[in-house]
Amino acid sequence: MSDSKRLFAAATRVIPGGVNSPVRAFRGVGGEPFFVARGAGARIWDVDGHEYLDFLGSWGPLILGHAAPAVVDAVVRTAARGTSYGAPTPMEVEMAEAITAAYPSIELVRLVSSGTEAAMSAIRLARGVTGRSVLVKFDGCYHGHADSLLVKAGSGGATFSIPDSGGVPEPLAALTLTAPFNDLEAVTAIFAARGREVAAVIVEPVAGNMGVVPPRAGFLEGLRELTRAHGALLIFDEVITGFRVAYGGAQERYGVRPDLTCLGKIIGGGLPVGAYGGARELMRHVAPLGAVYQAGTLSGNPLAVAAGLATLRELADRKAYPRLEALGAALEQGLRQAAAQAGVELCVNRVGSMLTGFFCAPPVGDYASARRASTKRYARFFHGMLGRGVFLAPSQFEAAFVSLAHTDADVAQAARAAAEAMREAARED
Ligand code: KE4
Repeated sequence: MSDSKRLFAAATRVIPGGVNSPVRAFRGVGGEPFFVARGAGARIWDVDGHEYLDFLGSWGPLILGHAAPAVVDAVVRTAARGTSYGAPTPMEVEMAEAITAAYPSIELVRLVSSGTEAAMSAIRLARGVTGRSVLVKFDGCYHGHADSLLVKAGSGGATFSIPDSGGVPEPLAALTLTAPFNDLEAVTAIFAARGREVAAVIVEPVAGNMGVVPPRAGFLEGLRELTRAHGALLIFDEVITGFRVAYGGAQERYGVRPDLTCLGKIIGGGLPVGAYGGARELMRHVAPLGAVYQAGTLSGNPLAVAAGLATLRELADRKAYPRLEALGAALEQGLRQAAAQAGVELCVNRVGSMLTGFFCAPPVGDYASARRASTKRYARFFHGMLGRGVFLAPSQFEAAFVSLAHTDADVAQAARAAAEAMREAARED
């Protein structure tokens, strides 16, 4: 029995599903997860010594790759002085200054410990500031596991939502309305029907959680106009896209300024950091300044902030982004060629260094079209790649990420593996 198998058996005896986050359990692709021993640069090794070229990057944070020297050094030096105080530290000011400098829409920013906390807090703030209760989100977008966000379209479509998880009270779910991503007409209809009740629209400006789906031209601008016209707030959930698709995130790339922004992943450099922020006029309502309460024992934790700052420093000269674009484009090209040679329908959506190959014909512009993809084919492709030493997201409806640690040779290696794995996926269908 492999060490991973033994560990998974032990894990399932003491951890729900053997994992500390559901998607890690490989339920979307079948089989059992391997257990990681270590990572370095663009690679990780499992406990049985297998090496993998990693295109998951911990679901987005590791834009510098694993064990980046600057990050490890910052964490070790910080830890040697202490790990947490429950009192303010200088680096929290430095992190807030870095974020507000990179995001003109953010004048004040609060650090938290996860993307879920960032989104949950931004929603509470929007409700507190507007005095309204209704939230609008998009099918297939994920903003963490706060109750109001675990909903799906009800039978009445835009009139109410129903829980998408056990434990979410129906009355709470009904306060969240859902619309198809990229469908401005649907959002317009929601505002026509209930505009005065809407506290906020929350959106992944580039969707990553249905697989990568870019915003259609005019979609983000339309949300900006609609929310402004109806006195609702626009929340950009940039937990993935922040510092990923541009140093200033999707709001820099697409030139649309939200009222509130959620950040996470990259700003923690692999340690737990989230953040939410916006104009002073809005953030002045957050405790201790105002009536909207939010708190956290480890918010702004010195180790996590040190890792995040070390990461942002490597990105701040913005020279990274042309390189990330080139690597992303090369991986996209490799996947397209592999699919063409194997005669497999593949729709590749990419924004910079985040991309998804959907096993269906293009276009994929929302969750309904993403679900046309063959999850069976993706699962065979995933395992074909894994068997060739390339680790992708264990779900068709997630993103692959390239990092600054990936080389042109790494991408070429992945393309060669894809050429073979694609043929296997095609053959067994
Ligand atoms: P966390 O609470 O997992 O730090 O962040 C929640 C979150 C919020 N917003 C967006 C756009 C996100 O993508 C996420 C978390 N992403 C998932 C998968 N894409 C993390 C992986 C997992 O759940 O284990």
